[in-house]
Amino acid sequence: FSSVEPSASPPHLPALPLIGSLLSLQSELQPHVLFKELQVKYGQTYSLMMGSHSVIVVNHHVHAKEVLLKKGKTFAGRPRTVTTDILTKDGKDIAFGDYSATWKFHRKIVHAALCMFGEGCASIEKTICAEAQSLCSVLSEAADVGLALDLSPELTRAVTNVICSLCFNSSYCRGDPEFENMLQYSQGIVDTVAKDSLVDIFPWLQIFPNADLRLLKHCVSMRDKLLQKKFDEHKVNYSDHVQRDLIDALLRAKRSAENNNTSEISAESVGLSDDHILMTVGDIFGAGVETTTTVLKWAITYLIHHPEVQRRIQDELDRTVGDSRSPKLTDRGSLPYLEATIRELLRIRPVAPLLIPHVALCDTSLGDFTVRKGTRVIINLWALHHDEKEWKNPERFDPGRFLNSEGTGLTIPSPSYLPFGAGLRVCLGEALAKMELFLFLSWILQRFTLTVPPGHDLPSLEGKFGVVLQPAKYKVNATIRPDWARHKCQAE
Ligand code: HEM
Ligand code: PLO
Repeated sequence: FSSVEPSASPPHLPALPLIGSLLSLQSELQPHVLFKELQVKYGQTYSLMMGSHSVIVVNHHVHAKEVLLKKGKTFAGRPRTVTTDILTKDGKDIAFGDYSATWKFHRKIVHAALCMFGEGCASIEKTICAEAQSLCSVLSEAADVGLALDLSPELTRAVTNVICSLCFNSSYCRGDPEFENMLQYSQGIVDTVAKDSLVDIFPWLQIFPNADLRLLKHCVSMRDKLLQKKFDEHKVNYSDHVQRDLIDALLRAKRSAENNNTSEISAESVGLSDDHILMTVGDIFGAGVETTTTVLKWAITYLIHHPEVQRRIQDELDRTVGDSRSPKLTDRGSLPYLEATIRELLRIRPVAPLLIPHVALCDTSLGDFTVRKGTRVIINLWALHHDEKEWKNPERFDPGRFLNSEGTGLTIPSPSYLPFGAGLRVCLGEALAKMELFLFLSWILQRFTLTVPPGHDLPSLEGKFGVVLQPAKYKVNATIRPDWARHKCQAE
């Protein structure tokens, strides 16, 4: 019998000490893996306490979609936590800000701005290609002298310059101290932020290390200085007639709300204070840098482990693009294997393995379970993407899963796949990220073959859990492909 009225609470994990010690002692099990394992004992959806907060963990796509899509609005809240409050001046941003008119309005402006400067506009393709060119010339220099490189700084600079162009209409040269400074503070933030809401089951104060909090505060103040500087520069030469980037779009919205303060969208009511604008830009800049860079690093990691995948992408590139020109966005349709590889990367190593926690905004239900207002919901995307019932041999890296049986077109073989989330809180940068991943990877693989340097071990496939799941550092050899070397010689 299935009950008509939801009545029961989800199975509850036993009292704190046991789980607290599970999480903190069994450090070889990272939270997303542990949450997946706990299903065996407690079922796909279970609840636990994190400090004084009641949390539901969802490990199956049916309940995940009920939270994100069917009851999207009911579950569109975000928790307030000590660390995200520090990062976002008490939730004045989009990603960690609670459901509100301000959040809605900021999402709308960002969405429109990304469409205007990004997805709907040829210039973003030009920007990405210029960065790909610069990245490839650094790889080329290293390849010429047989130097093994940690690609991370160059990948990050390429990705940063794309989002810099969209947010600030600016870019960084190699070795720019402002860029180096950004790399440093951003890693500090990734290492410390949101840990209290995702990892710790004890009240954060008891075990959250103070050193982490100090580091976070230091890094956030470095970031705030950078954002404030960009903002002040924009205010000085702002004009109603030109919109150069996201900051201009937000300034314009603020101006029009101020001129309209009799109407219902006054600057006050929609939250267009300077702090709100800074925090929204901080989100887009931060997400723009850390997410795409992380996926590119995973891509290189997996390509080194799977030379056969690399070769197949290169064959596809040779057949469709050739070596007389560089790949363009319009080639996307004719490079299904590369697209399938990107999909597989986002499955096997999701950027945000637990998304960002959601919160029930009123009393509601999830399947047959009752859910009280204020309950936090963690969607374990890792469990969805590694569900053995949905994915054959889920830890195997196999882009072919995303191809149809003829190998000519793309499919999504399981409903248990949500790399960008879904519903009201769906990722705002999905289209941009996909353009970047496609162009950067196609440019690199058209020109180079990536291998592990002689004498080095293959890089680890285990990620470091945090607000994004990051791969470890490692060096690679980029070798110029024979056809490309000939092409380069002819050009010279
Ligand atoms: C939220 C994935 C790139 C901006 C999210 C969420 C996921 C995600 C899983 C959380 C959804 C939820 O909590 O339900 C990704 C992946 C990316 C990527 C896999 C790269 C491959 C980007 C980029 C940007 C961006 C490039 C900025 C341009 C955001 C924002 C949110 C978000 C602002 C918060 C949305 C909200 O809470 O309303 N993303 N993201 N993301 N993403 Fe992305
Ligand atoms: C990354 C470090 C930056 O310095 C600040 C920042 C802002 C927005 C965050 C991002 C960090 C990590 C990835 C997040 C993004 C908002 C949406 C995105 C959490 C912390 C994802 C994947 O959900």
